[in-house]
Formats: sequence, C-alpha cells, structure tokens
Amino acid sequence: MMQDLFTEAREDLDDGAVLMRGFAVDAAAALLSDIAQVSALAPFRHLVTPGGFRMSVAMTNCGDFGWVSDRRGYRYDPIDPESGHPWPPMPVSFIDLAGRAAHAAGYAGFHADVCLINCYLPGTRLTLHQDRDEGDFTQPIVSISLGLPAAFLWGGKARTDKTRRYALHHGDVVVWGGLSRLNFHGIAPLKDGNHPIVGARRFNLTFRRAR
Ligand code: MD3
Ligand code: FE
Repeated sequence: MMQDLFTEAREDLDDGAVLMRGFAVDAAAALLSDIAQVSALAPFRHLVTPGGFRMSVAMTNCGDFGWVSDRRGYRYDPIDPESGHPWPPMPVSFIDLAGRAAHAAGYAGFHADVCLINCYLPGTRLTLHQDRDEGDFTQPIVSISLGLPAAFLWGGKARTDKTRRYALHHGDVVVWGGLSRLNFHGIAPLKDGNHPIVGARRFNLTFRRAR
C-alpha cells in the first residue's frame, strides 16, 4: 500500500512537519475535478486584509467552515459571505486524501472541518504569516500542492527569523503538526510556466480543524 511506501519516503522538515513527495499524484485528477465543482458553487475570490490590502492569492473553501478575511479581521465562518449560503460540503476525494495523509504522518485521528483552497497565477505570492485562527493548535494542518511548482518559505517562531526555501511540486503533501504548527511561512511569487494537467496555475489545499 501507498501508506507503507510513504513510511520510507517521508522527509522531516522540522519538529512535527512531515513532507511526503508525490503522495497526492494518483488522486490529482479527482481532486482537480472536485476543485472545479466546489468553485462553481463558491467561486475563487480575492479577500481583503484587515489593513485594506487585496490578497493576490484567490481563495475559496469547503466543509463546515471557511476561512475569511475582511476589514473586521480574520475568522472561520460557516457562511460564505459572497453567497450568504453555507460553504459546499467537503468532497469525498478531499476527505479520503486528507485522512490518509494525516494517518501516514502519524496523526491517525485527524478530521478536518475546513478545506481552504488557494489559487495562484504567475506572480501571485503569500507573504510570511502564521496560521493561528484555529481553536486547537495540537491539531495538524495538511497541505496539498497541485500544478505549477512553488518556492515555499519556512521560517521560525518570530517573523524576523531566517527562512529556508523548499520547492513544492504537483502532488506533494506536507503535514504540519507538533512544534512546527505555529511557525511563520509563505510562498514566493509564482514563476511563469505551464503544468501539463493544471495549466498556468497552482492550487494549494489546506485541511484544518477550525473548532
Ligand atoms: C505551516 N498556504 O493557506 S501550504 C495557507 O501553498 C498557506 O498556499 C501556503 O500557508 C500555500 O495558510 C502554504 C503549507 C502550509 C500551510 C499551513 C501551515 C504550511 C504551514 C500551517 C502551519 C505551519
Ligand atoms: Fe498558512
């Protein structure tokens, strides 16, 4: 089974952060078709930060909650503010992959109630930040990369700590738990290119436990 193969192909990036290269390659077609289904109901949009800046990453969500940002702040909201309706349910392909990845990384009981979907076009970046709007930091975050490669910036506990760079490719999965859960991280501006399946884009799925 893939899980057993990946006990060999896991790379520890930091305390509690496990990289599994190619873990989602076989599931990519199903994941991409489900991203299209979700974004037909809850379209990708550019959120505004509390400081008034339009984010260059386009985002949407599925699951019981969605991560949103506006002039009032960041939060997890059960309602999509664009539509006034609940977020689309999490597709079976998402639930399956997130569960298998968490299990392979040593988090057997992980059940996400949010999947945040980021869409990057060439030039899009995500500045250094922490993910700290969730209710329980002992729960990991599972991230899946699809499409064009990105330079992932991995920092420390303080914004000014020096960063390391990792290339994240199509199908790579990282599980962020343990002491790494609150580290600063970001994505350098996406380089131009064309991915044979995804085109001139990159998607990142992050599975989270909001509450
Ligand atoms: C480390 N996304 O959505 S995935 C995000 O590629 C986010 O779109 C990036 O950072 C992306 O918040 C990076 C890797 C990642 C995601 C969440 C983390 C690393 C993390 C949470 C805690 C620590
Ligand atoms: Fe993040």
